[in-house]
Amino acid sequence: MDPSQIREKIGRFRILVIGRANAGKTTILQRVCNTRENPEIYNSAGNKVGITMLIDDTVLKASRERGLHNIENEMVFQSNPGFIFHDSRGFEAGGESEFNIVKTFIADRSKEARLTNQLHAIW
Ligand SMILES: Nc1nc2c(ncn2[C@@H]2O[C@H](COP(=O)(O)OP(=O)(O)OP(=O)(O)O)[C@@H](O)[C@H]2O)c(=O)[nH]1
Ligand SMILES: [Mg+2]
Repeated sequence: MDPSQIREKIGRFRILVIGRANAGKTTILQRVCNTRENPEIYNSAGNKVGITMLIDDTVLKASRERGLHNIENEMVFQSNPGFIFHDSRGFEAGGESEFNIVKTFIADRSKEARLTNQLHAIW
């Protein structure tokens, strides 16, 4: 199949990024997408995550951390909407449970019937 046809079939290219906390994952994605903007983050229901943190900082600081690092969340740079990034916190934070979250996510996505919902690359 022609690459452009594959691209059309996939819709948006979905990439799982694995790396240690503070390793520079977001920075490298900005470079790849040739932007300095922060990504928009959507939960699996398609709703934007993190907007309310501007309203109540104290309550939402913890949930923001959790929210931003939920592997199911989709990170999208407005300048490059053709790419969806899933951010893993890496395996160092919680040891086995962190590893299992990533493993389960990869396994589940590999069973997705629709090509657009599958992972197309793991970086
Ligand atoms: N010196 C140096 N600093 C970098 C480099 N890449 C990123 N940083 C800095 O490292 C810090 C963390 O970068 P992020 O891109 O936020 O790292 P991250 O992996 O997305 O972090 P989390 O999402 O919190 O896990 C920021 O202050 C960046 O400016 C690099 O190549 N060299
Ligand atoms: Mg990051």
